[in-house]
Amino acid sequence: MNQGHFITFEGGEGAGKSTQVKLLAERLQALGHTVVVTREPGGSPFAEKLRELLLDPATPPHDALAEALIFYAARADHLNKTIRPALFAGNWVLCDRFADSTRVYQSMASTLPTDVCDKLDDIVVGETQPGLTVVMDIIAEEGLARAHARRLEGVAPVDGEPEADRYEARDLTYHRALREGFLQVAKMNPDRCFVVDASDEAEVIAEKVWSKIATQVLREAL
Ligand code: T5A
Repeated sequence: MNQGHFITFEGGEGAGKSTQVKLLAERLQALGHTVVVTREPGGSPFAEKLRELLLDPATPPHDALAEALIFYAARADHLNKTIRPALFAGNWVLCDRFADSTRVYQSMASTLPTDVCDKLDDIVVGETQPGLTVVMDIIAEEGLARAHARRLEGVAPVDGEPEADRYEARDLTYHRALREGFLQVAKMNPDRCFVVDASDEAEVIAEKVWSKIATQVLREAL
């Protein structure tokens, strides 16, 4: 049985997930908790190699099933090498994206059948489900503008603009479908998901997330 706390952050591009993961980790660490910050795709050496393939704009076209299988291969390794050991050790695990992203990106906004997604989740994730998922909700245009601005941070004009990854580069219709998909996931899992307005300032969002942690996760742990 898990002894730690598994919290995931989900949402569209540039919603501010990484920012919130960092703020929450700092707050928990200040209280003396051991926190493992991780991400998907990635989070273990093998999964990080698969991340390179998945995000590379030069990766040849392939269908949603092939793509989901790679995400789940990465997830299997990530769970075994990073997430489960940390949870068994009683640590907090904060993960920037997890299985809801496959459900939304490869299934709801793409062509992977829902039952395939369910089966992969049963096989790979099993009982290691997050106790809380923070769904960062923002209109697609605003999230993409943030992701674009962040890509330009620290880049000298002579270097040219760094390329968007394979997902960020998709059209607005896809990104709008992603937003709807995450809201639907939250609706289907009201006990696990907590939707926050990601257009607020980062500190305001962090306070809302902290209140949720204090009332739900920490209280349950007492
Ligand atoms: N994917 C992933 C799938 O298709 N299927 C899957 O199963 C999984 C796991 C991963 C890609 O893989 C896809 C989804 C993704 O496209 P990634 O590089 O990890 O790619 O990208 P994202 O997870 O989308 O993360 P981003 O880095 O783009 O965005 P974040 O983490 O949501 O946002 P963050 O915190 O980096 O902030 C972006 C910018 O906005 C600013 C930040 O300073 C930063 O500059 N910002 C704010 N500005 C104003 N107000 C706020 N509240 C702000 N919060 C942050």
